[in-house]
Amino acid sequence: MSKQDFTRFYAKRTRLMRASEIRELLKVVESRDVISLAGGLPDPHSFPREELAEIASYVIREYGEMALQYSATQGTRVLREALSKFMAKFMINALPDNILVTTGSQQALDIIARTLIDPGDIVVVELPTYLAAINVFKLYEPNFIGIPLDDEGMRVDILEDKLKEIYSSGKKVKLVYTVPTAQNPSGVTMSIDRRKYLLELAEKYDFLVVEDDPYSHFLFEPIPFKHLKAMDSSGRVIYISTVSKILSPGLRIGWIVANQQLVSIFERAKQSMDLHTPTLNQFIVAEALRRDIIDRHLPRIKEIYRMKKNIMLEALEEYFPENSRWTRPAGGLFIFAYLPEGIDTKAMLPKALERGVIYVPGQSFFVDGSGKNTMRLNFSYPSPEKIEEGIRRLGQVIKEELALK
Ligand code: PMP
Ligand code: G9A
Repeated sequence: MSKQDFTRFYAKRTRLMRASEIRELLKVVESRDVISLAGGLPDPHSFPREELAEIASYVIREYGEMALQYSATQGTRVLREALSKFMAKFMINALPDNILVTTGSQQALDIIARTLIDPGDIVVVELPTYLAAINVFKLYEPNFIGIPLDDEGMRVDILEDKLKEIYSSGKKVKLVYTVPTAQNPSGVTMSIDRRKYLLELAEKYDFLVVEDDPYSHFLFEPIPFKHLKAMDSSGRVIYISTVSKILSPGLRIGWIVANQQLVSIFERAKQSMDLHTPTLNQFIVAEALRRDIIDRHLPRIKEIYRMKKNIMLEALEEYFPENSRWTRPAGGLFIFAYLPEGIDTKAMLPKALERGVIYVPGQSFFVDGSGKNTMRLNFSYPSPEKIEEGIRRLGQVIKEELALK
């Protein structure tokens, strides 16, 4: 039989489906021996394996009738109650009824986009922002507005100017998506003043704020911050988080906290996506929370990531060319580097791969197509030796690239 081209069967909407560079690079890592400074994989030694093995068999034996069964779309009550208690520790008051359990926080992003974004709606994001959020929002055809970041997070003053412009032309912003704490990809944390300012603007201009928060639970440098959700008096903040970085991403457990009306429309969207998040994994996470395993593990995770971040910063000082700069994150898994103008990190990636090292080219994190000379570097996954060696090799590739200019 001759080879067929099946693209003729594709629905039109598939034209909007972009491959995630992070996911594509993960395939490279699986298939060959390279040092990956690309995907944000947790340190594999950080998983509490023994405890999770014990909990998995305990919940199957003790609660098997429920844990192996279908369950409610909103999430099991036992997990929603455990999450409510967990969040109370960092001043987020969420009743179990205001929580929707999701299959990773990636699904939370999809649910939010599916239920809230119509084609042409204005969605504000940071420049740069998390690329998989851009990809999922894109499917619902918004008009993006990108707001630059500096060391204190989103430039809310620039946002205000944009809002004035948009409103004077009779349009509105639907939502602002932000990763305010130890941002992916930049590692930057929004100051408390800017957070207040953002929420004031949300009131004044009537938009929703999505606070995506995978990283605040394990900040490894002391910095002042307060969750936007904890400062939210009108229910405009939709908070999303995940156990991916504090327990295990393989469990695929995330959650949304929102106003009850929003939770019910989110639940309706989720029903047709996967009926519910795997019940067994929900029981495992609820039991891990009940036994305080996450809280007991956080100091260890923080220590590992602080150490690895410092090793990467030292290696960058040593091996990267002088006229480049990079962020100094207080949390998260990434350092974001700005190389000299003229370097195209996407075009340079095959050369890096030849030397056995990969990173994520920065441009995909910018909705305005800028950031060609930037790259995201992950320090959580590689061993300390590989971080040093990876940055050394990358430094060489960049210097050779500069010599060609
Ligand atoms: N949002 C941000 C900002 C992320 O960095 C990630 C990856 N950790 C996610 C969402 C998705 O994470 P997960 O689906 O594993 O919960
Ligand atoms: O690399 C990241 O930002 C998180 C991981 C995402 C993925 O595995 O797709």
